Amino acid sequence: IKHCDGKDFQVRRLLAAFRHCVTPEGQVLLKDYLEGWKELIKFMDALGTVFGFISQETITKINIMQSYRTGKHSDEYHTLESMVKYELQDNVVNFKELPSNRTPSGCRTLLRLHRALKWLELFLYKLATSTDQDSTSDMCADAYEEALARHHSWFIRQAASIAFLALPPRRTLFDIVCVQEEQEAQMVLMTTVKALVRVYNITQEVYTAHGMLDLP
Ligand code: 1PW
Repeated sequence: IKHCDGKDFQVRRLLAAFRHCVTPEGQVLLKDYLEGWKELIKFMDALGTVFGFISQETITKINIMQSYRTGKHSDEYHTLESMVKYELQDNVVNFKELPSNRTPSGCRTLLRLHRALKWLELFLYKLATSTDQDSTSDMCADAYEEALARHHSWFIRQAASIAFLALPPRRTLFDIVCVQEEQEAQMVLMTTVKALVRVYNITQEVYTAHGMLDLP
């Protein structure tokens, strides 16, 4: 398949990034976490123009994180844990709604990506355990309802539900994910789900411990 090399989306690269981002001590490396997200952007771009606004919005979040990670205080943005510690100490977490001209904190921005990661995890799980009769649009919409819809405004929810309708069928998705055999697809998807669960759970614990699951 022609789009399975070079710069295009590869599920294996996604998997590698989300695996590498967890250190042996169980901390989350922001560089690899964001690499994983950049790979996801390629996936969304391969899904066509209807995913454009979703991918644009996600790129905005990645860019904010990238600028912190490479900025003045880059040392503090090495891991999720160091970021949380630093932003809490420095009092920049913004537990209250911010004036719109201020750059949102890393904690607040990453929380959006963190929530979206749950959506991806559920969607890939559904995809892995589905058959050719199942609709990818339904799977995607169900995952969205379960994981993300309640965090989004009415407008975003409408736009998202329209984008899901345009999702290609299962076989085409497997092509984009670059697996052809049904069994191989299942295995790669489940392995990816496991890696995502691991990162998700660590992040969730850190945010819970600091009462930061609802940052506005
Ligand atoms: C086919 C499956 C692909 C799954 C990839 C997951 C990407 C999820 C990105 C969802 C973005 C939806 C549109 C954005 C809405 C924003 O309002 C929202 N951003 C996110 C990333 O959820 C919240 O950001 P805000 O408005 O509070 O700054």
